[in-house]
Amino acid sequence: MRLIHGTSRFRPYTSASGGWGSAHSVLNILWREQAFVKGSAALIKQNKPKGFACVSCAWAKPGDPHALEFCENGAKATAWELTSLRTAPSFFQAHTVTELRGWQDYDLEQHGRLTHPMRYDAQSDRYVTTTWEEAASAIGAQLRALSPDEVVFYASGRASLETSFMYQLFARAYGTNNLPDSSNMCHESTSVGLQESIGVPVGTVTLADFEHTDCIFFFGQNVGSNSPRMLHPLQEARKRKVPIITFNPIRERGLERFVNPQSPVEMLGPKSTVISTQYHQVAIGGDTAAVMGVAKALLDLEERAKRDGEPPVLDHDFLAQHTDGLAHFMDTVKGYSWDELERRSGLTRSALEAAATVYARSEKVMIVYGMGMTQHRHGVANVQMLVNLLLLRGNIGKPGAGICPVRGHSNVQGQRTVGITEDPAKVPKDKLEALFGFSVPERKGMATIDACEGIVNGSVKGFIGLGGNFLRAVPDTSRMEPAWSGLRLNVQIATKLNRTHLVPGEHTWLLPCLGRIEIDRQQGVEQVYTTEDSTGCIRAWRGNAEPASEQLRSESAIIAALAHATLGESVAVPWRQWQHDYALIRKAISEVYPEIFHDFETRMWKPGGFHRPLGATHRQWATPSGKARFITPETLDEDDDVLTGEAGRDVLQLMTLRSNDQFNTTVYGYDDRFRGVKGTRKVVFLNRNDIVRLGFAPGEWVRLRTAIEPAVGREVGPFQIIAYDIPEGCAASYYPESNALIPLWHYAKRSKVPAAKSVPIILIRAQPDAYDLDRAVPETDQIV
Ligand SMILES: Nc1nc2c(c(=O)[nH]1)N[C@H]1C(S)=C(S)[C@@H](COP(=O)(O)OP(=O)(O)OC[C@H]3O[C@@H](n4cnc5c(=O)[nH]c(N)nc54)[C@H](O)[C@@H]3O)O[C@H]1N2
Ligand SMILES: Nc1nc2c(c(=O)[nH]1)N[C@H]1C(S)=C(S)[C@@H](COP(=O)(O)OP(=O)(O)OC[C@H]3O[C@@H](n4cnc5c(=O)[nH]c(N)nc54)[C@H](O)[C@@H]3O)O[C@H]1N2
Ligand SMILES: [Mo]
Repeated sequence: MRLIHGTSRFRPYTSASGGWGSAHSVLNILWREQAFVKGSAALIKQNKPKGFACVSCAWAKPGDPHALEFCENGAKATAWELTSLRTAPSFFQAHTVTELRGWQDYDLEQHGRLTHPMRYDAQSDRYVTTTWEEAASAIGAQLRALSPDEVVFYASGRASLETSFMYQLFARAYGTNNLPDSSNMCHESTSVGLQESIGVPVGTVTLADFEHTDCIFFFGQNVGSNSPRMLHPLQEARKRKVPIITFNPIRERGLERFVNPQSPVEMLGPKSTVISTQYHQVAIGGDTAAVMGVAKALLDLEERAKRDGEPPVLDHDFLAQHTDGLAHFMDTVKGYSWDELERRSGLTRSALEAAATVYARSEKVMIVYGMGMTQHRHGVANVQMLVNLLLLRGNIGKPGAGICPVRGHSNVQGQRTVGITEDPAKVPKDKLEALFGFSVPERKGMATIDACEGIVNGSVKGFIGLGGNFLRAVPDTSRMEPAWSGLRLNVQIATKLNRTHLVPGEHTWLLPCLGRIEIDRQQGVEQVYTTEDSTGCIRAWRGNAEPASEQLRSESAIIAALAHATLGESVAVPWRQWQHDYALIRKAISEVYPEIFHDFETRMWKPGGFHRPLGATHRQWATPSGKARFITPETLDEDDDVLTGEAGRDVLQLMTLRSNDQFNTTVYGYDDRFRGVKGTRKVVFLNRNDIVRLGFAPGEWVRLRTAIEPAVGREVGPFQIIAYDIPEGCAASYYPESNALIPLWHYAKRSKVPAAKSVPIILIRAQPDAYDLDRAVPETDQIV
């Protein structure tokens, strides 16, 4: 079967999210990964007590789960991990690394799980087998030969609390705080923004709040693809007539309508649930202006109430007792004209007033948000603006209300909790030093962008990756790749082959690990592990599938071996004992963080786990003033780099997004069902008026070029134009194919999250991509 050519690859999707499309998609991937038996058995245990935590997103798992507590994309992640396919030593004998560098991300991972520890051999340009002992002792020697601040310890966000705690101890005992993690590209704007505003770095909403809320605002998060299990509480809320007000440049299907694929009644019936009751197609980067507009309308309502002798709209008691910065915020809100707010947000005054009216009527409001807010130059201000709106009516610190950042990787929030951070001020230094007998290095380490800069300028010489696909996930990939080959040491702990493994440094090691769904036996005893989800809920899990290969080691065992080989007995960390009994690691965690992890070993088994204490949820604000703070954005400019006026006429703001068929850099397939795209990822979504105005037609091929810092010449493509319902001046394409467009320095102020949702680009006419057109449709499509 060949690909459908031209624009017929795009057909708007008219069904709801979930439903039969979702059920089909799950069957497809189980089939393709030859994981029907193992995968189906595993799915029953997914997100269940005594089962395993889904390896996909970080959304909360209920204490009393549904019979099947997984979603379409969680099932794909399970099938992906439990695949019967193997990337064994024979695969590496058959392909040189240079050849593999020419492959697509999809093809690389499609060969299945890595099975043996491998070492790159420059002479044959191949990965060759090694032993765990050889790998550990060589890596230990190479680390000792480098100076600690030349080495980066990256974590991708999946590894358990136990592994993560060990990993940061390893880095610090070795002598560096260079501990970047994927949240540096993700919710760091949240960690910075919420900490300043309300004194906690994480969200305040729990699953129970969904049962009490009477209004939900949704900003820049694609629930249908990226956290589908959240559609269940949303659907429940909608059944209670809770309004859901969405701000998103495009009409994401999951935010419009949903059919629960696990409900026979819904699957067989004609009805789907309407999710968003108001849908505002805000311009990319226009959210702060939009929320400013909602706040302005709210102040108008307040004036009117005062005039008419009605009860006030603002929560004055809360404002007086719990907040500061209100006066300056109110002055700023009043200072903006409606004209300006409309122009900046791309929304009309009446739309913003409609949102404000519902907000004013609701007693318990929560705001949910994702990458559409954090991955901007003003990502931190975006997050803080959402808090400002909540504070106006006391919507933090009461049931049913609060701020709900939707985290990405399944344990990314937890990794931070147990010390994965470049900032030594955020770890309990005294405790670590007293317990483990080494000095925590004082120098602030590198976060992701700093690490990239260090790789480019040669000051970073060693890199250890605990999962992830760093070289594909970071910005400026075509500048990063050549620099990366200058690394002296490159160690990747991974489950599948990806591009980061294919740009070797001087010494390159590929260490295959168990996935979280697999049984982790240490000296014959099955180990359990813990994670923290997006709602600050911590609980225990265990794998239940046989490992993909006898050679695999657990992540904890690999870290223990590397640490021991590097540090010997020089620090008082019993690496070997910990490796054999994870309860000992948990004991250490509870000693270092007793307020969060006291009685860890028992509480972790509570149905639904336990919540970490968060001051803001009971209105204790750990800010310098002891109050929740209105932090007024300095500007409504979405992006200081954008050219305005005549020079900027041809410039579009590009957001780089996930399809429904990927998990970050892992591409499950070439369809984006909800957006109606079939068989390709090489597309750019544009407004029809822009297509015409710029002299193109739908279906034509273009290259995308970054419109800032033109001297560097950042380009990707050719991509095919899709005419799409997206605001004028905006464009969208897929991550990671577009990462080369994002300059390394184009990141959010203060959080340094790459501004992946606002990249100024221009379009250049191009020839069709012959390879893309000729590529056979992946098998998955053949049984649809
Ligand atoms: N299946 C699956 N699940 C995942 C992932 C995955 O790749 N696949 N990734 C995981 C990870 S690490 C993360 S961080 C999350 C990511 O989940 P999301 O936060 O949903 O991330 P994106 O897919 O990048 O989509 C961002 C959304 O923001 C919107 N948006 C873009 N710019 C703006 C803007 O300026 N304003 C507003 N209001 N909206 C905007 C886009 O239209 C899109 O709907 O999902 C996690 N879960
Ligand atoms: N342009 C653009 N860039 C972005 C984003 C964007 O929206 N746009 N989003 C950013 C975000 S939010 C994030 S979180 C990052 C993601 O960045 P990363 O976390 O670095 O990337 P992933 O694609 O999640 O990593 C996938 C790889 O992890 C390995 N892996 C999978 N499971 C396991 C496991 O259990 N253990 C180990 N050791 N390895 C495993 C596999 O080898 C797989 O190839 O990308 C960021 N980059
Ligand atoms: Mo993420």
